[in-house]
Amino acid sequence: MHRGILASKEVFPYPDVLTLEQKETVDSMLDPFQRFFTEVNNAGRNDENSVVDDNTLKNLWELGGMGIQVPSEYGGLGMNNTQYARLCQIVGAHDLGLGIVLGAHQSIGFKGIMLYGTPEQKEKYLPKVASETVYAAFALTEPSSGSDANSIRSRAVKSADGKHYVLNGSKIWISNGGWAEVMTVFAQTEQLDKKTGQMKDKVTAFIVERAFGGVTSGQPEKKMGIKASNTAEVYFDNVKIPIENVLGKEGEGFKVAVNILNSGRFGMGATLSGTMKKCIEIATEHANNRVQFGQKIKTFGTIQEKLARMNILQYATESMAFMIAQNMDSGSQDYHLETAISKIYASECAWQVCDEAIQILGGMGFMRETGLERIMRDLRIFRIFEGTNEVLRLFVALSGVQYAGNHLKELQRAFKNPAANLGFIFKEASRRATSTIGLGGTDLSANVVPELQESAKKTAACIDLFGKTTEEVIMKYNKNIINEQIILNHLANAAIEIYAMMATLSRSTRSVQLNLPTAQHELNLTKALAIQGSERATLHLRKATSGQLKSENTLTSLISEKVCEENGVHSTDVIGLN
Ligand code: MYA
Repeated sequence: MHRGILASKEVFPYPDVLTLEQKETVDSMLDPFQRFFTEVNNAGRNDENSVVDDNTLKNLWELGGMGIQVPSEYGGLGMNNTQYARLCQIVGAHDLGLGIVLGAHQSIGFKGIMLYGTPEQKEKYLPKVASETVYAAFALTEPSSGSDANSIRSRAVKSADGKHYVLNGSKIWISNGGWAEVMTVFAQTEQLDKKTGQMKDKVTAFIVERAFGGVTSGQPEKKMGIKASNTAEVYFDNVKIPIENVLGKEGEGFKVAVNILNSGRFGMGATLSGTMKKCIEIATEHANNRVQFGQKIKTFGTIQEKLARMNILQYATESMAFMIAQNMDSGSQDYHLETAISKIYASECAWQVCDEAIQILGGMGFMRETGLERIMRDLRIFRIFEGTNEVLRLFVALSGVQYAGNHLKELQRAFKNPAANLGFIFKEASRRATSTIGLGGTDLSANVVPELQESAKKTAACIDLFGKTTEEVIMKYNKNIINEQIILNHLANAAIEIYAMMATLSRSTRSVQLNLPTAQHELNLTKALAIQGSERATLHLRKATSGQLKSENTLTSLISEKVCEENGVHSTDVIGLN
């Protein structure tokens, strides 16, 4: 996409990876999960008490809910990403607080052992965390290291005999941090830099047991939402970690950390698509019954617009999350940009959907009893943790810009010796020439059903504009593009909109081809998203290269510098008091 060329392999057709048996397995768990959340768990009570009671947790463990993806030989349910995502939707619809207990445990807490564990590590730890009520946590963040994950200060020093490391340091805001017995912990370690021959600090990942000694936790944090989950500081004081508890290779812990996060982020999309479903249910129930000015409020255009937008955003979020989960299940290794996009999109759409649901309910939405205020408080953190949306936007834009920039460099090199690179240059030149005169360019027509040709054209036009815009900003800013965060944000926003449009085009095409009863409605959702999403994407791309951007950016810097200098707003009293 960043080169204006669509690699459609993982988008069209919409993946459908589950075997009949796998579908039956997950289907057989839907009802027990649903019953657990409606009959045993009580989200409101968890929120009030800021804790989940032991009996509820015991039930969740017995259900297998804490080891959904752990292979059955280690005592888990042995589900893949797609099956996990389907169960996450139920969690998201009922209790995000409990979802974090569950998610911090398996989405990131012991995921490293699943992804990087040696056979011995898996043998030792997976049965405990899957079914023996041993909680896991992921300990990366520190007081001075949030988004800048590489800058952690916790340090592990290898013993002279090389048999263990000694870990010192502290971590903050660790979900399950107060009670986890097994943790994936990241710390700086001295490693030989092969390039320079010098020793250099590099992050290493460790499996740390509380039972090693020297591990303590702070009091549970008092939070705005997800109160049912435990969030605490964790301190490591001369913790002796056996060398066999290094997770992955020594010095490669940063990659371990980001890959655990990459591989867990799709779960958030799936979870929040369930939350949105719930909000839409609450809002429609009200819209269907509430009468004002002599009419059901569902007949008012303003309410209809809200409900439609909520449904569109939910559909796109769900389509993305399950496209990614299924691609991961069919062996894709290159999904980190997609999962980042999914996390950003899901967390922002869920916020909007919940907010609009509250607005539709009016005063009722503000009352505790409707449950929406808890959902809204719970949702707020999703734009912050597992990578803030700001840092993930930069990650999406910069990765793409780097990729497109490398291609441009290749082209420049090719021009230095045109005779040897004629084929490459010719191909690129003809692609550009045809797209300049409005021919060529991205063509999605073969990928979608006739009903969606117009929507596909809109999306394709955005992809072409995206490629051109990316190239233009690279030519203009070169390496300095890294400092142009506002432009990068526009590029990321366009990428997110385009990916959402593609996911829905693909899914609804499949629904039409399978003649599903919801196909017509899905077509409507997709068409509406294509109109709205392409307008937003185009606006972002125009802004990225707009002549006014420079003066707007200058003003932005001046204003924010002044605000920071003054520690707040800078204006004289509005009615001239002092
Ligand atoms: S846990 C804490 C979450 N914290 C973060 O996510 C930290 C965010 N920061 C980062 O990801 C990185 O530091 C960034 C890069 C991106 C800022 N995939 O020089 P670099 C490679 C693959 O750019 P930096 C929490 O909140 C890069 O290509 N590779 O690095 C839990 C380069 O490679 P090379 C990546 O500027 C809350 C190298 O690394 C990635 O230092 C609880 C260095 O790159 C990537 N993503 O920083 C949640 N990033 O050297 C509960 C970088 O080869 C769970 N690289 O060129 C809830 C689950 C949902 C519910 C479930 C319910 C059921």
